[in-house]
Amino acid sequence: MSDLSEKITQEYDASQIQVLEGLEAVRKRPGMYIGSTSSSGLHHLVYEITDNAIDEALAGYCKNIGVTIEQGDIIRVTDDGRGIPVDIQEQTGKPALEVVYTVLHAGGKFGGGGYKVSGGLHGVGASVVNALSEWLEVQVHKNGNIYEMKFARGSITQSMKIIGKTDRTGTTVRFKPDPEMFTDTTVYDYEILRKRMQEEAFLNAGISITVSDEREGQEQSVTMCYEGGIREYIRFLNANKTPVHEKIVYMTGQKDDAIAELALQYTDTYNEVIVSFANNVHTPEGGMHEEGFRRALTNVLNSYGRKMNILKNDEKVSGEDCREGITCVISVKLTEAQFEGQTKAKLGNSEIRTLVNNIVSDKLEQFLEENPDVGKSILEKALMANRAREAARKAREAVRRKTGLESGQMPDKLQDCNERDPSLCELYIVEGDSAAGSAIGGRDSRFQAILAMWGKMLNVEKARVDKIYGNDKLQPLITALGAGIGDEFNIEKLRYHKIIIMSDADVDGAHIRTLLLTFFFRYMRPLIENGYVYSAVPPLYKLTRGKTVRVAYSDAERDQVSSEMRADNPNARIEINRYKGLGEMDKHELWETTMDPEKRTLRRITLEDAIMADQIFTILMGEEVEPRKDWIERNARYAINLDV
Ligand code: 0RA
Repeated sequence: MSDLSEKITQEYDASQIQVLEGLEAVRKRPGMYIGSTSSSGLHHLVYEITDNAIDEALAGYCKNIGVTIEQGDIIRVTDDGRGIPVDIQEQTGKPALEVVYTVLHAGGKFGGGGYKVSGGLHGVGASVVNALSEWLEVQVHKNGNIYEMKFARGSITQSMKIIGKTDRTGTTVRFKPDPEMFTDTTVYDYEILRKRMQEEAFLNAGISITVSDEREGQEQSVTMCYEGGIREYIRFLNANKTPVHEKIVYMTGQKDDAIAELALQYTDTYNEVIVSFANNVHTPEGGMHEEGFRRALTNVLNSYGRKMNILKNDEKVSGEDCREGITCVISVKLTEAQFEGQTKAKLGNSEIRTLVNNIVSDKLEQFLEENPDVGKSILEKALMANRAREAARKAREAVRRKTGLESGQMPDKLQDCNERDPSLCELYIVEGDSAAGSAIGGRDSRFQAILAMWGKMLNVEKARVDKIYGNDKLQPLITALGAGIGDEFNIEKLRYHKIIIMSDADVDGAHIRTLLLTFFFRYMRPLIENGYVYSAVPPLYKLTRGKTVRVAYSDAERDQVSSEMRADNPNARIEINRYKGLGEMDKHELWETTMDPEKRTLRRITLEDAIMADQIFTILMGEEVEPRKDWIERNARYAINLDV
């Protein structure tokens, strides 16, 4: 312990020691409080602080929030709310501000009122951020004064004091994440923060959030404010699609402490995009809010269709038919959210199913009555989907016989492994002939299978489900995976639990990856939901000095490795080559750097990655030429690093 912190502990009485012990628990097991201490935990610190500011905004007292990455990856969060209370609390005899930053779970519980909503992992509090910061300082503008307090690793280094006068109110927090806690990285990613804050801005209409990067050479800033809230979110998600109806359906309602809000619009695409949130926390695994929505949507469309005589006799549309081409945002806010599922990303509160069901049953019917043109378009689309699905089923049966899906015969392009237990088996999907050759030669054939794929695949967007069957590029993949497709997909039959996309770090590689992810997202989504899809991470550089060869996976690592090699032998020449593609590596190199489970890195593909791929895919494959050109120009870098 440093001199400083020893001195400080001495100044405090027994109750204070208790407090420090509380925060000590956070430092002992940080993962329990922020999910992980990797990059995602690092970014989570920011959300803990912004959530409090957003709560203040939702209570109606704050309009502007600023999130800044300062030089040295220090974070600054400002708001123009009422300012965290600074008065002495009766129970503790300490300023409320101090309690907020030193007592676990204190965030939001003080002061009463306005703090009904709190997220899953989110909002557990400023004290957690404080505990995990090398230092943290907070300034409160309130009562005409500027109050300031400082901490180091959760301990007080400066008690609250007045440092000046002010004529505004608000709170500013600055903190430096503790490198002792965040051992992987303490470097912030502007895009991650910007995306998350954009989501918050969509979900909390009217709040203005500015995200800025002040780091040298990376200076940028953006202000996001959406008066239309989730309606504007729908416009954003559908920006490059053609809507079936112009007017966005918006529905909201509440019961007791719970509020639900939905917005939706159909486009002429064939996939469904449902993005749901509980207390502003994304729930990619869905849950009760989505269930309530799906059930009501199917019921409303069927009864409306019958009433308007669009559905004749005993014609019906299925849930899937009703969701073809839909883009929907669901946001619910409730007092005690229960998060379930593998990644705690599924909402478990069953009362929310009823609430959402009731809202959609009432409001959607009303909307369709008032907008009969929209109603007709939506129903006709669902009916088309129904007919296509029926045709697809028939085509599938014919194709199944032809491709041996039933007989269990494996495709020629597959070099299978010996192991039969799917949980031990890996399938590498490899782009290009020569890379596939190296992969086949280098693999451990006991558990690693190789499937070669090349050329551009079909345009999945335009070819509906019925055309995907029988396509000669995707067919081997479907057959190799062995679990079927679409509504018949059965994960129990899956033959590999690791499906690894191995493609070059160039535009063609990104293209193939986008196609595969879009295909999985649309037709084999459980693969992604179960975390079975990965991206291989091949090295970018080869460094050679005489007989010594080393590789590097990033620019930073290249510099690190080259300086290490130079240190070994300052006079020798080091040759640095950029790998142009996987095909350049021989079988040993490929095994050593990219396939050996002991040494390789795999990046797990998340549902967010897949949603992103789906959006990119729509742009790349869509009929509109302008947005495509536009997008490629703006995102050339992203297109190459799709899985970064
Ligand atoms: C409760 C009561 C009051 C302010 C806040 C919470 C508050 C908390 C945070 C956290 C970040 N920014 C914040 N801004 C405000 C005000 C009580 C009063 O003075 O009336």
